[in-house]
Amino acid sequence: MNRRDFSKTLLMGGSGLLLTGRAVSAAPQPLKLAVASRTIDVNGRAATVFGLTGPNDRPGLTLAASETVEVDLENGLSEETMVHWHGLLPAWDQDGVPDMPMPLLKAGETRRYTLPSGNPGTHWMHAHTLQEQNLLAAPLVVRGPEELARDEQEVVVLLHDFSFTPAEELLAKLKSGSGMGMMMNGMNMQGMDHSNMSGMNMGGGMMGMDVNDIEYDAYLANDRTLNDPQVVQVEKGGRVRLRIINGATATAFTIDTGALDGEVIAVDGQDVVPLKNRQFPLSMGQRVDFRLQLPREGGAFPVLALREGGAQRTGVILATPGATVSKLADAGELQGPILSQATEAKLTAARPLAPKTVDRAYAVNLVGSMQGYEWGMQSSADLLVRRGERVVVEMRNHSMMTHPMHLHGHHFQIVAVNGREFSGAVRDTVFLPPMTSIAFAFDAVNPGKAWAFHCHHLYHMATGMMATVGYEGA
Ligand SMILES: [Cu+2]
Repeated sequence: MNRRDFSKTLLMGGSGLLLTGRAVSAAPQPLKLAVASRTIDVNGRAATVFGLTGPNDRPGLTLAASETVEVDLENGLSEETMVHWHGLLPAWDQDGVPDMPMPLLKAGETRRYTLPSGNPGTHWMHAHTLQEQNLLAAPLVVRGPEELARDEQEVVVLLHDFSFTPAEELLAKLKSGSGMGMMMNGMNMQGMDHSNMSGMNMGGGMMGMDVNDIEYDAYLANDRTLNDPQVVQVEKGGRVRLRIINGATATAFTIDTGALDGEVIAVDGQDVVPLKNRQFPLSMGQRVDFRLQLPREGGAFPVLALREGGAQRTGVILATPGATVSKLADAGELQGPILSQATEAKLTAARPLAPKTVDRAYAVNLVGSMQGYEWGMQSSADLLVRRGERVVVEMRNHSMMTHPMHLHGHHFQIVAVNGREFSGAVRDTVFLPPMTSIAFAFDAVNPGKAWAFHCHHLYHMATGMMATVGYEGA
């Protein structure tokens, strides 16, 4: 039995694992995707959360690459909702951001979406509203023939930050200044280079950064805490392709593969030149794919997500048959690392943008503070592009929080970190620690009147950190 058959066996066993054994081929019938309420157990307490159920009653969707699929999104809730396809590049009116341009789906409404699956990659889907906080999110995995032919087991992990407090209340607390912000004073930020920020009037400089403006009740990996983690059965000496999605709304993690040798093979669903690494920074909205090698003697191997600047952690356990799985505390002894750009600067796209002259360049300043909890994006001109142009956007973070910035409808390539130009990863979401800059390039090939361009921290977005990129004449 090869490893793929092994995966299928697990699936048929009804293990409830987020393992996938085969791709859904181009179906003449639209795929059904249902938004519904469900109940999960969070540390012994029942929580009513949202869920997105695709074909075969599994969360989310698995698509074959390079196909156009039709999806019937069914709103089974008693309230309005909508889903954004994070990482796919549909037409603008299919993008799933409320009123950009389509209205929310009413309670009970079904709407058909036409989605090009594109290249193979790890993506996800989520509400572009405060419903995201209550787990309205699911994996969206696109697989090509190469992945299917490979003798390796696929494991998908969706991370969340969870609160029993409704998102509206969390937001109100932040706005009223009673957020539980944690100030990190005198941080020695690895990988930060202030010399390149000289052109920016940065005022007070690095007095201290704000990390984690919300203290959550739990941190989840595939809906479970580390007190009752998912244990994924794997083979001795086998290989695993681990697809990790940070679906948290306001929490960044460092992924730690522990004792397992691994390499990072993709970020945000885009292949990179493999990078040997056991730790990887993952901000909100971002994805990372690891290829892991299990030792021949087998064992139990936790793959952890360490909360940035906090001792809390979550994760899954990869275990070979018969291995003893020891209990892990849901908080470690050390705080999770503060995310730096050191890893970003080492990433190289497997398929970079073709060489081309830049037609248009914009600078966007990220501004705001915990005081008053107002965040924003400032540019000297509206972000307008023309079809066919190569566009470069330089973002400069003038605030004391880290912002994971996401552009809809396009994949972009990182072309500079703190002024150092290089041919970096292709992505759709990139984070900027305080007082840093990032430049990305993209080709304007997907016309739309107003593509969302925003911070993927839900509460920063909700309080103003959102702009649009528009096509002239669209
Ligand atoms: Cu932000």
